[in-house]
Amino acid sequence: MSHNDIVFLHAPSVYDFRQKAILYGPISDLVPSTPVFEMYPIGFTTLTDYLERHGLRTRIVNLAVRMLRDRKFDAEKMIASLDARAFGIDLHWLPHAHGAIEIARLVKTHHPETPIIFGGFSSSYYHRELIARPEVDFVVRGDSTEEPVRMLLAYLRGDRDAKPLAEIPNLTYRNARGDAHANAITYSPDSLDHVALDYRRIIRSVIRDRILFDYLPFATWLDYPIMAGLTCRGCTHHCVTCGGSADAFAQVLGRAKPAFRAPERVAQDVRAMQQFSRGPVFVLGDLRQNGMEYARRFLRAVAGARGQVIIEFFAPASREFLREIADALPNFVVEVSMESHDPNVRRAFNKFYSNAAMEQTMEDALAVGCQRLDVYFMTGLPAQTYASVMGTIDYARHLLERYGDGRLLPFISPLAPFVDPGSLAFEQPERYGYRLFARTLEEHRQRLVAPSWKYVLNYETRWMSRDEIVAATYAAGRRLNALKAEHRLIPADLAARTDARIARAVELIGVIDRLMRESPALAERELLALKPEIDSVNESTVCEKEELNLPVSFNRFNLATVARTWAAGAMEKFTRV
Ligand code: B12
Ligand code: SF4
Repeated sequence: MSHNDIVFLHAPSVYDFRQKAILYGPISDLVPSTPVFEMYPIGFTTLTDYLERHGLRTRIVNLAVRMLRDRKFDAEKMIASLDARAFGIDLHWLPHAHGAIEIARLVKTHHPETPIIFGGFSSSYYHRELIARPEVDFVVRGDSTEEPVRMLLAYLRGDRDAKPLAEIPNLTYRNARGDAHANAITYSPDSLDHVALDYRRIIRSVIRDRILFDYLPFATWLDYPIMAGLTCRGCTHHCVTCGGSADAFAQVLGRAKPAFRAPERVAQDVRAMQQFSRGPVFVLGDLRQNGMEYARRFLRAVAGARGQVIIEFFAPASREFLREIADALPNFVVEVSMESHDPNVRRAFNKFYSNAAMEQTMEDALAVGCQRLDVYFMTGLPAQTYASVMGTIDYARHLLERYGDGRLLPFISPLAPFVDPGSLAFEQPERYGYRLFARTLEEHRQRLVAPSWKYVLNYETRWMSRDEIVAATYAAGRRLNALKAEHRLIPADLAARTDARIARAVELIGVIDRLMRESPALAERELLALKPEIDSVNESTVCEKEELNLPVSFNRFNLATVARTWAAGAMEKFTRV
């Protein structure tokens, strides 16, 4: 009998990244992960929680983190040693198209009889291509797979009340004759109250399985234990390149409108996280998406939580609302993504507010006491030219001169590596001014092992070629870095290091271009000689990761709470026996 009903595996973006010389570029500069995208989906947490509550035994193995932390870690040996009734592999983010498929191949090699289940946003989009591959046995589609996965595991266990495959919602599978079938996405619950982001269960699993590193959400999480509070699945907005927009949810994930978690439960989650960690909690999704009453109920329920709470705004907010946030959460931080300084570019991206309205929000947020205000910009947008990107940096200067008391931090990064499948730009590229270089899963898988991010990009726009997107990104990164040093947002030595890294990355892009022009076949071999240098500019290209982090106290975890959680887990097990 298998020890685990399901083991969830998270792959690195490119499986053999430790052997390959790839200039990934600034594709992950503004998220906690490295370019290997080692962070697993939050869904692993809700899935394991739900399945364990239903009496199933689960385990998470973050192979990407293990491979990153230990260069000698043998992923294949680890896979061979695992014991499970089924394996679950996320192909949630498309940049995992290479790693996820390679991990599946290794699992099939070592466990030929064990079913492999794929899931996540990209799996849902490419389910037909996936089920045609010998490594994949099932795809569970949609944004809410907890119950369909439970039903599938019941079927695989041969439980008496199990439903046949044809009756499991959201499931793509092959029948006995090998024909592919895709059941409709009929499981898409209206509320999120049946799932929990219960990190306490993860702590218990860590202690039970005695392997902390398998469960780490990303490589440096123990130093910066940021956690997420989930308000919804779905989105009410229509940003043109986003695979999580209202349009993509409707087309790919079978969701007509967002599902919300009761605001009191979100508040409870935030408090539970703050009990054992002193890291910040990022409340995902603009609280106002479900109306002001939802936002206010959350604030009433969370009032007094003392830790850092990050609140994101998809559009300008009123001073009154900001005051309410400040009253409830003394240590709040605000994040806004303006994308561009140019309202025309923002409009082409389907965001319709004015600069004046957002600047008023910034002024108010700072006035009522937000601890930090992060403002995000992007390159690779519709209607955006090289000159417009430079204009964005001029605008960042304007913001710093006007509101710069050290709390406002501008960031810029490219839309990379891919325009999301299912997004408006991916589905109607011409209408939105995009030219796509890849459409299928296989085409994306192959692009991921190209020698530099310029060749990995799956798009260019009517306004900027790939070369211009790359050049504009580096130039903007360099200018913004200098601006931050000038405004003492970062120390001079750190700014100098970042500047040198960007300069070297630009040179390496030139070297790779030359090798590709001369002989693409030889480029791979020649680039291996440059691997140490390429790796040295791969992380934090346009800004240091630490610039993203909020200050966290030295004692990052409340060990007494961790111990109590473990003891509660042990008691629960004891009373169940
Ligand atoms: C929050 C968020 C993040 C957080 C990370 C959260 C996390 N760890 O999951 C941050 C900010 C770090 C992030 C980073 C990135 N993100 Co993001 N993110 C989102 C956002 C806004 C919400 C996601 C969410 O709340 N999910 C809800 C949770 C509960 O469910 P879930 O994790 O999706 O899991 C459920 C299902 O997907 C499925 N499932 C998932 N995995 C598996 C595996 C198996 C086996 C099964 C059966 C089911 C299954 O079942 C789960 C439970 O029901 C979405 C946009 C949106 N509106 O959805 C974009 C989105 C998911 N992100 C996206 C992208 C592109 C990225 C980045 C690649 C961007 C970049 N270049 O840096 C990185 C990748 C980071 C990494 N892996 O290291 C795209 C993905 C498009 C695509 N198809 O590839 C989206 C859709 C939109 C966008 N552009 O931002 N992201
Ligand atoms: S980028 Fe736009 S569409 Fe996508 S999740 Fe954020 S607000 Fe929604």
